[in-house]
Amino acid sequence: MEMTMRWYGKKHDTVTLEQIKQSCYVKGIITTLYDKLPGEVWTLDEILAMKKEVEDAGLHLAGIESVNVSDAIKTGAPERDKDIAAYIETLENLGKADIHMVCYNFMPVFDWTRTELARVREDGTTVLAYNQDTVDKMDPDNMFDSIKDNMNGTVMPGWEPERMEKVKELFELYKDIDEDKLFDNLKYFLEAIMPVCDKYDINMAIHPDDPSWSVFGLPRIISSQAKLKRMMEMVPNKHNGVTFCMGSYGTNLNNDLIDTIHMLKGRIHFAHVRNLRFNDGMRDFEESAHLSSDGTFDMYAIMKALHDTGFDGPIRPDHGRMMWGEKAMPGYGLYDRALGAAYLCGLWEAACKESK
Ligand SMILES: [Mn+2]
Repeated sequence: MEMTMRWYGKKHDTVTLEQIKQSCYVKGIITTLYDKLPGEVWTLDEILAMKKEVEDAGLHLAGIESVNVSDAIKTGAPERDKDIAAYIETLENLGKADIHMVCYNFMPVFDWTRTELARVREDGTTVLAYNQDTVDKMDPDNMFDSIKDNMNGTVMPGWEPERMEKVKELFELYKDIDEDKLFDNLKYFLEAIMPVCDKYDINMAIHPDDPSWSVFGLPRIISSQAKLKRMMEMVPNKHNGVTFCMGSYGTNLNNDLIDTIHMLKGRIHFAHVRNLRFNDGMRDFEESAHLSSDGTFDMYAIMKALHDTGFDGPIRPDHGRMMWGEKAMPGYGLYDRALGAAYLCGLWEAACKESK
């Protein structure tokens, strides 16, 4: 296991690599070329410059989150082959730069959905939250406005204004895409990229849908154990793997997290570990502190299951609370994620010692 933190680059992040390095617990960085559009090739020079910046700060570039998949690939449009060729070239360049883990998602239109980016808790910290009644009353355009107005001057990944300007067109693109078609398009994409992944030992790690049910009638295919199994079996290659994001996959309380970790043994290449607090069954939840007793999940059981199934990829604390007066991208401040990293390292150490 390598403890990592997500970093958006000097231009976009309020947190510096020096601060992350000083945390001591975090050794690796998960980052991306944030300004790249889906379908664009990442050149080797750009990748090496990104890597050098991380290494110059005394940290290790542990993987990419994300290399985004274009809507043409997700919808199976005629131009998908051109976009897949660009994706393969990007993977080839990442492989040449000795980078071996790529997170991506196959979610239509919205990467993730929350109704509040700064819900105030009783302790004065703020958290991201989701309320189903609010979503049910909202149309997708308003969803974007509510996110945009709460980004603290940052741009949230998946909610880039230039993309969201086209939200109506995007819905149009997906109108004939059901779950089976989305699975077919994912299979087509994975089969095309597996040879380059095999050649450079690149672990592809698909991110679960967030929340793990259909929103605004859009299909969702990485949202349950049965669907994860279908994904694994349709392209049976170790490089076709998963980002185990418990804060996304765990939004559906019917998902058995421990059992899913065991089912995915050998195919979890990246883990996002965070806790959730549910207020009204699954209709309202918020992103609590990482601590088990602050939320719903037994965080030790999760870390132990990852440990016991031989997980050896990067882990990152996920969205943290905003606290101590910090102003940052919602979920991506330094303080609570650093607390999360320290806590998860402690749980991991305990799991290692317990198994001896
Ligand atoms: Mn995640």
